[in-house]
Amino acid sequence: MKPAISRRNFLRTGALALLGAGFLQKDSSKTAAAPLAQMDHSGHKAMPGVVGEVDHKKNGFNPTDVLTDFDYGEVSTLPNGQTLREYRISALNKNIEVVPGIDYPAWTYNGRIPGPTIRATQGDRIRIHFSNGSTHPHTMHFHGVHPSEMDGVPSSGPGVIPPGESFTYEFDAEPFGLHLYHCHAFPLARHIAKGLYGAFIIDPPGGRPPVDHELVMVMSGFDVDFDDANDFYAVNAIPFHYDQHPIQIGVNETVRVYLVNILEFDLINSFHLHANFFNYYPTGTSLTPSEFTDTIMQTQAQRGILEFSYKYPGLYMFHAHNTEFAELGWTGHFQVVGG
Ligand SMILES: [Cu+2]
Repeated sequence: MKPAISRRNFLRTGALALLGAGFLQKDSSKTAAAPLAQMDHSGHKAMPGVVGEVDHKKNGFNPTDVLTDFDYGEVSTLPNGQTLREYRISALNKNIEVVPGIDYPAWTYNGRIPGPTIRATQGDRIRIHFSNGSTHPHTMHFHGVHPSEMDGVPSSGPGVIPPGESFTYEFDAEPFGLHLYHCHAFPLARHIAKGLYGAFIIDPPGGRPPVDHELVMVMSGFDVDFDDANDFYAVNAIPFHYDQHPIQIGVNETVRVYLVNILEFDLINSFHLHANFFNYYPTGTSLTPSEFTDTIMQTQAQRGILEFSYKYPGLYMFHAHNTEFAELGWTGHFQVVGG
């Protein structure tokens, strides 16, 4: 049996205020104003959403900026001619306001969720100066090809990095594609769910064909009552953000989405694009799409690249086609202008 106040009841009962008052740090002035279910003026139930907006400044990141924030690192050239990209990444405890009035005690890379989108070209040397500024041991585990001591797991190389200590991960960027990184300390589910993950893009030599917009979307959730079930779902951490702030594109402009699923606790996530179809490149490891569709699914750590353009102006939804996830925050809009 599910407890009386389960995530499924939030929308129906507006139990968020109760939850916030129970055991989460909160801004009491906001909590009372954060019911999820809304009615429009005609009395019909409007789309789910939140009242008000989280404090992006206090959070230290804005999901609108995260879309296009690619970190190419500090670039130099090694004696052998190889391009070196260096990054400084710290694990930090940080409270993140996930919906108005509810602060989640997150663990972050560089104070943001997702962590920086690390971007390189196949064959570059990647050097990550990782320091643990948090109160728990953490690691950085990259998906890709590298020696075992650089794998960022407890059983090889430096193992977990204790609080106050640091380690430099270094490896060549391969293969080209869309990858990810995350903490691999145990209990793993908790370390990932707390917010320690990010996208890792390796461009093919010469790059992909140019497009008008490149966007990063990392799908995840938040288990704010720590019962190992998600209470909120989102792209780039903040539920309903792209409903409140639709992504602006032009008619016939080409869009490339780097889509990563790091959702913990649920087996499958999905992406559905409205009134359109996209070319899909699983893991981004081929320049030939495998599918032309409007919906794909990804299990944890699966990722892929979507390419599309809109023929007609208007407002178009995109969301998880797991309906429950959409109603609990994983939903957004493209605003297509011009034409
Ligand atoms: Cu960790």
